[in-house]
Amino acid sequence: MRRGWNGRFLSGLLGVAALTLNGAALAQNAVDIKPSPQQTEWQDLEFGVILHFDTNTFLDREWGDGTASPQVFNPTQFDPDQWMKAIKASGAKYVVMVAKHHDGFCLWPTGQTDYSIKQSPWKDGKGDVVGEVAKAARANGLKFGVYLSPWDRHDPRYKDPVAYDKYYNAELEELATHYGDLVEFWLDGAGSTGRTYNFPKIIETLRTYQPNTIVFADTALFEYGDARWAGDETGKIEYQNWNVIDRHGYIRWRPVEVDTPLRKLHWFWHPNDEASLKTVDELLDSYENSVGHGGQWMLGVAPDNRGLLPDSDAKRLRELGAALRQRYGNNLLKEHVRTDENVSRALDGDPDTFWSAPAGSHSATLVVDMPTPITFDHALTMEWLTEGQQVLQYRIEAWQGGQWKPLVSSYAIGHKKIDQFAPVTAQRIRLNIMTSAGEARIREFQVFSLDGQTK
Ligand code: FUL
Repeated sequence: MRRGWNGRFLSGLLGVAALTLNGAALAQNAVDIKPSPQQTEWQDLEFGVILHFDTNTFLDREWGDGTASPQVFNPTQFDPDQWMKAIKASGAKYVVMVAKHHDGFCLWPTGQTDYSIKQSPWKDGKGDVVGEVAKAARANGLKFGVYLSPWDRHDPRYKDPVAYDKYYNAELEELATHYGDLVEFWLDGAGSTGRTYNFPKIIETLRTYQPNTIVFADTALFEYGDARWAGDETGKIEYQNWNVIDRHGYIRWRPVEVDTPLRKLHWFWHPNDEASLKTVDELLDSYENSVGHGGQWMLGVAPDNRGLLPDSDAKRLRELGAALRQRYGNNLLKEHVRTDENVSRALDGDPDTFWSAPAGSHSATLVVDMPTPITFDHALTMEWLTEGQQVLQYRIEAWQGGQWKPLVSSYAIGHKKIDQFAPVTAQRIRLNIMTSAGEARIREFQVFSLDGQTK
């Protein structure tokens, strides 16, 4: 259900102010909660890809039931470097490899079960998909992470929670110790409704070897997540996006991740399925409603039964990257009249520098003068989040006919916000921060003319 922009969310956020944690007389205000350095580093990546490739790929399946023979896994042209070249060109900054999906088949030569690539004809059972993918990702400048499904439809130990937790923990230890730094660990709740895992132990193991990994955990696993699920797989954030979320009294910085596949509704590759490939317009719409709403975008990409990305998918990823560069590569405010160094820091295209509102302020304006009038229809703003999410309400305005005309009036900026409006021509433009919890810090304020471009 779509929720409109209104004041209810804002008052809800401020209402968290008197929250009492664990019965202690410690009041915590949502706006005082800050991200960890690992979370801001991860949020800066903005766009990742999740890779699904296992026996399902060879059997035209989405959710394997755990009965597939390892013999079916036999890609004849396995080339993760080919995947990574296309993924890199899309603009993604990291990949998450599904090391074990719900069918229980392990894509690395685990010592914990025989149900793995060791039993497959691929490389005579001597290959390591996870290892080769990790290597190819890093060789192409992409960070690497893993997904390990808690729900396991193959392993007989699944019936015994104690034995299975031990098994899962041992699998995780292998993944956490053999494949270098993991940028993200995907904890999927699918299929696990009603099941209790020993997550305190599992997360302790993970943190022992991977202290900096970002744990993505969906709704039921809120205690363990450094990042949260958007709530569906449509590829859009359809609500005001605040990073600080209260779940049953656990109030934490939990940025949202939006997972959605490149082919509609399909995480694994299926034959004769090209019609489900999303168009560039659909992908841009998803990007603008995920990254452009302060979230992380996790696009599902699936190699085929040869072990290659289909040409159509590789081409679409390249087209996506080109479209993103074309749309957001030319900030019209860059050539502004330089009168104030503080203002210039928000317009320089460098997200490591930022404009600061006056110390202690709760409202402020960032005014930009241009040498000549410009026409624009999109704005991109980014907050410096290290000290927390400060901007509560803002407007983007153009000076016209002797007064400031609001183009956008909205809540929450966060990591990145992309706003669209009817084309306007102006020589003075401002970001009007109507309300901020503490002083606002703006990494980037950019405007674009995208009228007539793809989409
Ligand atoms: C879901 C799974 O059930 C899908 O098969 C897929 O892996 C997706 C990324 O997460 O929960």
